[in-house]
Amino acid sequence: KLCVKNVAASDQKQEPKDVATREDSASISSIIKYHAEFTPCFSMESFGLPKAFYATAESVRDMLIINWNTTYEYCEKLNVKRAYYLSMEYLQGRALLNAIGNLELSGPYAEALEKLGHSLEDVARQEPDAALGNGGLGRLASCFLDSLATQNYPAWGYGLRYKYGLFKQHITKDGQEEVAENWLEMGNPWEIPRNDVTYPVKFYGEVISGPDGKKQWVGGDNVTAVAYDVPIPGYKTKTTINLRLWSTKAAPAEFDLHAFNTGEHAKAYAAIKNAEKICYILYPGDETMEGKSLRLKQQYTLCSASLQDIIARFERRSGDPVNWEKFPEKVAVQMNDTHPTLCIPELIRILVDVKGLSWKEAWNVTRRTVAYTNHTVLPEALEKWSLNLIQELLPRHVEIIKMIDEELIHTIVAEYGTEDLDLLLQKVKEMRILDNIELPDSVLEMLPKSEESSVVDHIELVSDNETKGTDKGDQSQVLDTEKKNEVTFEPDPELPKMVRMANLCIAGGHAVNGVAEIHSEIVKNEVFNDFYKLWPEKFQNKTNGVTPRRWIRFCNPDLSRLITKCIGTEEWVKNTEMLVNLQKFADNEDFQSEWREVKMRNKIKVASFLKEKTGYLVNPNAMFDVQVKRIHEYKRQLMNIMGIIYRYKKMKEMSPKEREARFVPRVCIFGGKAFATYVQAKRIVKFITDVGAIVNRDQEIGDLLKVVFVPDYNVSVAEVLIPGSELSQHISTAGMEASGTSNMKFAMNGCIQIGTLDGANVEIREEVGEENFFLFGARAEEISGLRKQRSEGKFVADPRFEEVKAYVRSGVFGPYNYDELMGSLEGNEGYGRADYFLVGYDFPSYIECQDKVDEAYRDQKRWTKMSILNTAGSYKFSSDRTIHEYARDIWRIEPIVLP
Ligand code: B1H
Repeated sequence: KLCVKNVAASDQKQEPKDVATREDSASISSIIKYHAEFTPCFSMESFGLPKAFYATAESVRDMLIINWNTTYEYCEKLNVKRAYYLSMEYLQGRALLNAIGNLELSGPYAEALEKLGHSLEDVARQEPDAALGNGGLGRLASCFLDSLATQNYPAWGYGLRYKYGLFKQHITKDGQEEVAENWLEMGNPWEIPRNDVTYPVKFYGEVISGPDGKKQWVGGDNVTAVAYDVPIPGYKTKTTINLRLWSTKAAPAEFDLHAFNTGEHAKAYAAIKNAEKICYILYPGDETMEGKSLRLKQQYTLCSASLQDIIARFERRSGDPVNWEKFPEKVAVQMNDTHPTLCIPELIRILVDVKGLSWKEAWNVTRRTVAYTNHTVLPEALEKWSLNLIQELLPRHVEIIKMIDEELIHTIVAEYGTEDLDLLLQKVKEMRILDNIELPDSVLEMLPKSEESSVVDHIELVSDNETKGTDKGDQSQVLDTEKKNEVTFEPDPELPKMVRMANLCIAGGHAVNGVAEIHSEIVKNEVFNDFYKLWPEKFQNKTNGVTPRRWIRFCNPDLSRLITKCIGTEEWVKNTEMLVNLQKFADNEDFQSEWREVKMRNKIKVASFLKEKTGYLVNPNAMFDVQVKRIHEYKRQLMNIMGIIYRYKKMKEMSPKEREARFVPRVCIFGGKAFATYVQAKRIVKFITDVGAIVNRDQEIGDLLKVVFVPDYNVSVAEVLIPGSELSQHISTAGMEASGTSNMKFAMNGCIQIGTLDGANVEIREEVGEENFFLFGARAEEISGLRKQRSEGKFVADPRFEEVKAYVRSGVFGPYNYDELMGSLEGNEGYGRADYFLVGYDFPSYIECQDKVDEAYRDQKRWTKMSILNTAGSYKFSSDRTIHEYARDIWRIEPIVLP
């Protein structure tokens, strides 16, 4: 069970001695004062909180830059292999306390600021969250950066510098309202603009054959990608790695001076605006063609600029002539989901068209360099791009993708042979990268030509042309892909030609990994089973993790102190397996009461936070029951609120005495954003807030039940809520949540989970012990059978479920029409109204399990023990362990030891 062990031997030695002269509070306060005077963001007169924040951050940045340069120079000198993590999302949150904590300067900084009239906490709260991501996938990328730096791995992150982060969520009487998040408004003290690091990124144009027969991509528009570097410090180590974010601007020649001088100002600016808008926002709405095209431009910008940068660095360290065979020995590229898939054709394009390698050489180098992490198996979230769109924007890449597709089909033919043509063609159809496109000639030539076995009418065409992200869009029409019979291999002109990005990633990379054991099994045995049979050696599991620095040490200082006191050292922050030592104290009464005191202090903070953000007053003696995550039907916030309504209705039916004896007082807290165009998710937000409005002012119920929706859930809100939670809900339909990562953060902070056997819940339950986890609901392997049962009209809903729906429909929670929501939970046919997520099926076991939660909570000794054992059992879920596994099994990189 003790699966983690990787801390560089040099850790102890790596104190940040370079900054010794700056370490005392007096020098720190003079550096802060220097920045307050010379970093010209604010007026001279006062030293208010905003100014204090920027001046403090600038002073920290100075220190980070020293370590960041040292790390870079050292890696260059040793010319070590580096891993590059490419991600469209990073959810960094705030950086100040994390950076100061990692540098071990929290004490001196607090003192210095105190002298200048502010508390460090107040100053830190000034920082806007860097929210360049949606949810789990982006936060994972940020946790990985922290672990890479902390464990001294030579690695970089690459992403995009969106001008606007994920929208701010306001809660109004109509539900969620989205407001632009202008996080850069006051400047970003952490970034280092690198006007010296720019690359051209081309779109449109055409491919011509040069005189030597070589392909050339010519014409088109160029934009310029500019690097912005963000130093990422490790904890108690000098190693400071780099997150390089690209911004876009017009290529130098693009400003139309003539148009400007003749008064056509808009025309003169057009190219500038077009270039800049690529990095305006995270996830532009992609319902329209314009939106889709912009999203594709974003993805290509990330891939092209990053690869040009990586290649330039590789070439700088190679002799002349460059030995490209060695590229995979110096470079590992990890694609965070399929969003950076274009890395594959882009690397091949540069190697073949620019560096002069043969196709075969380039293909080999590429395959040995890149690897792909899959984060979802929901069919509607597996990215597919229109071939026509890619053709228009990136014509050379389409040629390359077609060659990879052809290569893949040849591999499939070699695997299955041509004897059973039906089988072969079915496999080709399902596995190839291009969908709804004729077979290449080289393949047709290999197939038998007799009448009976003609390619035509052998094939079923799977109409799977919908693309939707997990956190996005109204997917009511999309889920199960229908198979039509008897369609030919001739492309169907009615259907678009598509590129399946995951298939391209699997064919073009050397490793494919899922993000939790159960998810990786589904990847291997269901969703990509044909690929698994073809290349079993590529498939791996890398269970997600979260950084214990941000998610225990800094967000929960009181608990950290208690853990350190109990274990006798603070080493657990780097070696989380030491947390198992807490097990010995789980029954110790003194320790238990200290543990409860810490939780109570954190709950009081949550209560005052809720008061500030929502106006609701809650009693910290009640159980704090929390579900915070993106709003999605598969995550089943709807089941949670239906369970609450059931509880409320029962309370109303009882005498005060009865209800107090039957129910433990609870504060039910929700938080999360719905994708702006995901209508059903937005209805869920509105519904929860409506229920809260009625329940919270019901004097008969009082403190027995409160329902609070926290607006604008983000990393900083999580840092307040998680330490003060007692029960956390991870209740997705089994098989649908790839991993989940907040479940890990809650466990670390001593919260007990109620959950299904889904994603990382399965492993968390294994580690903390099944008696310390509230399990309910259908298992992943039962789901398809249950859906079938429903569609055959055989499902009979539990009367308690029917009762709740009827109660909602009776109008108790206001005049809003909940028919669409309730309707999605009933009927036996057709997605959208057939409870695809099986809320009705799991409801009885869910509410019965909630009774067990109440019972356990009444016995505070038992509950505290469970809580301690959750923290103790969470050691496996440190992202240090995850990163160590990636480094060892996929990237093959070693930690550096800075002198
Ligand atoms: C996850 C996404 C995602 N999986 C497409 N997939 C998106 C896909 O807008 N898009 O286009 C956005 C997000 N996000 C999450 O990844 C999983 O749902 C979680 O279960 C998992 O913990 C997390 C990190 O692996």
